[in-house]
Amino acid sequence: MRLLLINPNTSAAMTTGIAQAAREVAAAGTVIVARQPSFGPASIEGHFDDAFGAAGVAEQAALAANEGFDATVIACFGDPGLDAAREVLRGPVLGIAEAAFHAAAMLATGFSVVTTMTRTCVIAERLVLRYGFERSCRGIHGTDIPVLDLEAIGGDTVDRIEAAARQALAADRSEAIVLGCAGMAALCRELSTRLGVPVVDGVAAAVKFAEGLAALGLVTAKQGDYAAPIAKPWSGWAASFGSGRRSDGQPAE
Ligand code: 2AL
Repeated sequence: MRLLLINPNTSAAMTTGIAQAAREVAAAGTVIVARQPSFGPASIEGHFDDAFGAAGVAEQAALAANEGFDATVIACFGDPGLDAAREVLRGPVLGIAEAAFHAAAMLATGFSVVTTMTRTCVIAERLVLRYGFERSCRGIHGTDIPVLDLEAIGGDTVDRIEAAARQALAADRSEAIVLGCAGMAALCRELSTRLGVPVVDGVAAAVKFAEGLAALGLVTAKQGDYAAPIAKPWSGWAASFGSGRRSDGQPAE
């Protein structure tokens, strides 16, 4: 199968790193195509960044709509643009936060999220409520490690995430950790070994769930909310996205 992996930020190094993490867990027959928006912030660490990240995901999803991808993964923990991508793509579209919450809830009665900047915690909190995981998510913890610092993993980065995870497990009485950033994917195995509890990286979880859904022949529902966008005039630099693209390549009504 062909899997589109969209990194919603514009850090090429991070796109490469996320693609590598995805390829490490992908099945032998899965081809990972990793892309990033043509505009927007180098990392997503707040609501303003998130808004542009969502537009960037919508851009990449629309551009890829006729390329026949079997599934798509949005690799940023705020799941920016997830619903928009589902409107223009045919195969399943998974966000890494959504996938990680589902995985963790199947492994433990309670999990904690350890993320990057404390100010991004509210974005994850809202996703927990949106996806209905408030019964199993027992806490969301910032480390104040900037996303782009995760690109050059070294120094005390892993130690700091490990310490935050240990505190979270104790304070929240939780039994599993969800890593709250795509840039933490490469640390998952090391943290699992150190912590001795399930550590869920959303990139890996989303890739495996996407493969499973695609193998079942399941696609995104097109009867209602996720129908193709309604065609109408658009203006400015985004004018070309107003054609109401349908995921099967036909012009929208
Ligand atoms: C993220 C992420 O996964 N990618 C990014 O740019 N920001 N998440 C986060 N909590 O900071």
